[in-house]
Amino acid sequence: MKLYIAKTSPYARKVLALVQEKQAATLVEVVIIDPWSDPAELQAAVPSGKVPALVTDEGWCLGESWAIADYLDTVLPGRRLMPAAGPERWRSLRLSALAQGLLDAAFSAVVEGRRPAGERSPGWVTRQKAAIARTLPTLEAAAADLVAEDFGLGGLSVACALDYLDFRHGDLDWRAGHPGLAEWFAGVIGRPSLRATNPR
Ligand SMILES: N[C@@H](CCC(=O)N[C@@H](CS)C(=O)NCC(=O)O)C(=O)O
Repeated sequence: MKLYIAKTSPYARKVLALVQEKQAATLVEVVIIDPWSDPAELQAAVPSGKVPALVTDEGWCLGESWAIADYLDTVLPGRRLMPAAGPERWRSLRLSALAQGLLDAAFSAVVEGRRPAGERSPGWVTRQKAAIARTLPTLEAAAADLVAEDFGLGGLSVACALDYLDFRHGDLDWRAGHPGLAEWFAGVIGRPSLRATNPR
């Protein structure tokens, strides 16, 4: 299997960290690619041209971090990070979706800030920061779920999103007012899977 990633992509990090958690790194060939340079190889694999992208051993392609994570969690050996069914699955899915929303807002604000000066929209950045500000208390309220999930795909996704805030939005001080979330994050950020995928 071939997995296209960019080293600083928080979406790719989720998938890479999942592979690490499953201790299955030898089964996945990681290809580092710059999606912003429009590489034909990546665009042939997924029409979005985004990382992460997966090409399976059978030769079919899959984009979107959440779909790739679900697929790899199922086909790779190692512990399952996403329960197959039942309330535990919905708990993981909800945490994962909250993390994806947080990441989308944080990433979108960063991309907006990198546009040429005349093309930037401060209103768009404000809108994304408002979404971040709404998501953090929701995650704080879900801190008990994060603990109970025991670092499944939900927790892994939340950790990658929070670390992306530290990486690209250090000024936001997301820990302020979210002590439960901060405590949970401090307990998981040292995991080997997250250390091995640190984008810094
Ligand atoms: N929804 C996608 C987002 C992936 C994404 O936006 N990746 C960025 C890198 S962090 C990318 O490849 N951007 C290139 C582009 O937008 O053309 C996922 O969850 O995988």
